[in-house]
Amino acid sequence: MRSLSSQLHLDHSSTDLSILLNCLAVACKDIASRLQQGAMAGVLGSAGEENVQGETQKKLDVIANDILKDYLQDSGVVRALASEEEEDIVECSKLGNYLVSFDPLDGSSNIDINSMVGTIFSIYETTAGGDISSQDFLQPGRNQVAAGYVLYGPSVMLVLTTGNGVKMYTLDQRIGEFMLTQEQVSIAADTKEFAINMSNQRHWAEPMQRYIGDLLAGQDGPRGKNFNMRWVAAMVADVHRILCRGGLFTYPWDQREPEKPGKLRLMYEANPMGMLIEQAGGKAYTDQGPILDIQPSHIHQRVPVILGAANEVDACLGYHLAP
Ligand code: AFP
Repeated sequence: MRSLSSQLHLDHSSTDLSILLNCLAVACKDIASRLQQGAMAGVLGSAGEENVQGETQKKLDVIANDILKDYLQDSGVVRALASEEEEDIVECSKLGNYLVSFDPLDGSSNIDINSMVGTIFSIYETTAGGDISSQDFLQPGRNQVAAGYVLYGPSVMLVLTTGNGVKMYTLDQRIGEFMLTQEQVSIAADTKEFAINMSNQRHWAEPMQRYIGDLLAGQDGPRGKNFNMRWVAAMVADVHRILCRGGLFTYPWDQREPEKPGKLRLMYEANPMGMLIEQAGGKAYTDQGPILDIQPSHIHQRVPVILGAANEVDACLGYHLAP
């Protein structure tokens, strides 16, 4: 079985990119070990609360953010980082050639029920030498040189693309290494499974109402087949399921906050997942066009997301184009 470092070497990843990806892997192993200690580590609960010893507890997403920041700042290959937990970008090494955006703990509301969460990351190259600003991060997702996530589930998995397909690695806890367990991940074009937060149904736009209504109508409706539904409430776990066994995931625009185009963040949720899904043969769209073609306007920008099985994404988009 091949380790992450050996595979990056075989993939001809540049030395600096390999250093960066190994550094992310080490940071995520550290996060995984904190998560596994759960309540015993005294880290569950809200930031600002005190534990039984009277020490201030930090929320795990704050801890995960600090861990990633520390490792990336020390790596020497990262110019700057952007995180869901940081208002502005954080400068790292002047000599670094990479920009890293991440969601340190996606699905963090799952922590307190001991359910799946993950770290999502997106990597761009930069030539910005002198000053760096958030403007340097505002590149379309197509420019990503690597993207992936670490899923903290029954096993810890790293799912990665460097632009040449998607590979899955599983953490071998005995030796502390991510080992390659699946290559050439591929999403079937058709599916009978979808993921959406149904409780928001009344707030969706009319095309999404019609599309989901037709899926629910099953074999008696216009789609002529029954669909199953799943919702983990952590994008990282829902996307992992789609990479493993297919399906469609959507977090659509809704009318409650019309000025917000969606819930999910472009730079560290939609773009990295979009790259993984496309690299596995699926599609990743908003209701307007491919996610990876969006010119970002802000590092914390939100977008609607429709991704997964190619034919099912097309079917969903068809409702949005229909008069
Ligand atoms: P948190 O990380 O704040 O828990 O949000 C997770 C998330 O951004 C995404 O991972 C899920 O798909 C989505 O929110 C779940 O949202 P609902 O609360 O509507 O289920």
